[in-house]
Amino acid sequence: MKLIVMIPCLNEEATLPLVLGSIPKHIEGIDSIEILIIDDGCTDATVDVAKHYGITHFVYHLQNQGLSRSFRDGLTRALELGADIIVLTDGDNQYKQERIPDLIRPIVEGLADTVIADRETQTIEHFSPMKKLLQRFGTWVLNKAAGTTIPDATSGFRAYSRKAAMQLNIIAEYSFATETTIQASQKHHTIAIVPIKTNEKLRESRQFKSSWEHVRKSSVTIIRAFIMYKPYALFLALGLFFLVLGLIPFIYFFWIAITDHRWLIFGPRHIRSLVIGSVLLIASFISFTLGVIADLVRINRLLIEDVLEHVKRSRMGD
Ligand SMILES: Nc1nc2c(ncn2[C@@H]2O[C@H](COP(=O)(O)OP(=O)(O)O)[C@@H](O)[C@H]2O)c(=O)[nH]1
Ligand SMILES: [Mg+2]
Repeated sequence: MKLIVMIPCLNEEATLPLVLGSIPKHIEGIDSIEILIIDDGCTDATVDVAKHYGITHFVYHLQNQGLSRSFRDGLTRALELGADIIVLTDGDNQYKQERIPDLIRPIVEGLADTVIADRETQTIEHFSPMKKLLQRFGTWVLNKAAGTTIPDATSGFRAYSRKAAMQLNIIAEYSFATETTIQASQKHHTIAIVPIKTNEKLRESRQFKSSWEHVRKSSVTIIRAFIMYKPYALFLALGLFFLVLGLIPFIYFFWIAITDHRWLIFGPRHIRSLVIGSVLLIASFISFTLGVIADLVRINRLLIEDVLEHVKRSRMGD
């Protein structure tokens, strides 16, 4: 079995040696351990440092493309290199690389397709109460959307089996973590959780300038991923909402028509309810129709993903 540890890096010259130095050289049940550096437009000596440590696998981005694209390109490269298991870790030595054997164990034993390290964020001292709250809320929302019970949704210390990596398609520009979690759940991958505390913080997270930015971007990703896989749920709910709302003025109108006898003398009254009701019922009809179309698009997407998996398999081998 071949393990590839991939490290997306944006200017990590200072901390990369610590990361590289703490990746185990031998792991039971693993024949070879190789490291892949994703240079996401580094302007410092990250690549030289990595070469100095004997790293030979690199993915280069001439310009910074962000963590999600770095993850996507790293995953593809790791598969091309013949990885049976792929581990993702940060270049800032946030995670305990020496725990990689524990992280990959569920995959080695054939018990899981994906493993996510639980940082036990509620106990991290340098996380502010606000950050902890947002972390908890974000994880709760994601679990609701994905139908999972993951304790730490944004953990960046993860392991994937070859099969899982083949089946993941990263589309969103932000938050690969939420997107891959929703996909893993949709594709019925088994997700294992291993509690692994983080190292002492060496620098601030550079991914998001503020927690709010993180919440905003993650919410967009969750909604998009959810719509991608369960569009009918959204449109059905919208359609039902408009239907109920539209029926109220309609029923009111007809009730008036039946009970108010002035109608016969002065002509129909409460035309306004009729108009509002009609508009809402049209909105409901459009939502249901969009639901059907979106569902057909979803089915197409599933077929395309199947084809994509076959293409990947024949190009990169089982
Ligand atoms: N912030 C940031 N990190 C990137 C980018 N591309 C790759 N990375 C790497 O992604 C990892 C996670 O970034 P980090 O700032 O530690 O964010 P964290 O996920 O909050 O720990 C690090 O190894 C970065 O070097 C990017 O565009 N922005
Ligand atoms: Mg980090």
